[in-house]
Amino acid sequence: MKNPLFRHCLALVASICMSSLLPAANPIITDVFTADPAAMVHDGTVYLYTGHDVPPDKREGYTMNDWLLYSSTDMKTWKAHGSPLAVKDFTWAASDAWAGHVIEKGGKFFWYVPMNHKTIHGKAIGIAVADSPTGPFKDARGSALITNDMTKEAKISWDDIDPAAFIDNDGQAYLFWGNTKCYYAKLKPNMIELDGPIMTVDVPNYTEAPWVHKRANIYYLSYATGFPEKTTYATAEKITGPWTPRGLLTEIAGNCNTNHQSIIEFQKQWYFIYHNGGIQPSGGSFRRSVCIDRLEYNPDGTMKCVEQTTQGIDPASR
Ligand code: FUB
Repeated sequence: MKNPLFRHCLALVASICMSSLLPAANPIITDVFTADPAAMVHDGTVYLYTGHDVPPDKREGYTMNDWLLYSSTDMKTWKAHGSPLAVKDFTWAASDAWAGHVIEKGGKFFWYVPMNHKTIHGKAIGIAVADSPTGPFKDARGSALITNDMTKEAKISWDDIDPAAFIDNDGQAYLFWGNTKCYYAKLKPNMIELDGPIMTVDVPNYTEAPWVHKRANIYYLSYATGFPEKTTYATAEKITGPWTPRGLLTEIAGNCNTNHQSIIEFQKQWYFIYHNGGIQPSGGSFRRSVCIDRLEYNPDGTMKCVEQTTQGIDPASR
């Protein structure tokens, strides 16, 4: 191989082949800023609903007008589905497309989302519904499900955020949400009305971002704690508690003062999906990016601390 042109071409072909084999790495989406992941497994596909940070240059504060959707059948390659839902799709909402959650029931997909209310001071939670996980989604009620005047435990106007829905084995659906206080309530079978009083969950150092999942007979409530936020969790034998604190699930996210987790099982592997400020040079607390790492359990059912990596979940990258 004395011919330098031939050697150069060979090196070029090799590098193209190598790059198409590059393992999944964190952050998983790098062309736009994504935050507040909420993943749902449906019919062999993972649907990843995210927030969308779009702050103007140098602005240090959230600018979030819509939500984004990605899907994957292998957790490594992601297909973008654009923005199936925006604040403007709710006539009663003013701004702030913060952390939402999608859940399926009876062939319908319910997307619970917090936003600022136009006429009732503070944040509020609304619901969009669709017949497919990719939409089109439309406002399911024409009004908010929860408004700031319905929750009195926290004396702030932004406590009604971060909805996370859960359907128990008996079919009863619940909505968890809250900032500084963790609230929950039963949902009616139609998924768009509360079915009983708003209750509070007693867990230590709760900041926001509740996520409920179940494995075997254990209920897990993970949430952001402190500020900057770590993720911690509690377990219970019933969805209504009492909840036993289990400690740290993951440390503060890189270059970001919030974190927001989503936990799913897909093809017999558990995943911890979260965000950080990892895209450089512009990433940060208001320019966040979704990441995925593996989640593992101890024999007693407690969760191992999640190691946040830049390599991501592909074993080939380890
Ligand atoms: O994205 C806005 C807010 O930041 C979310 O609602 C919180 O969970 C935190 O991630």
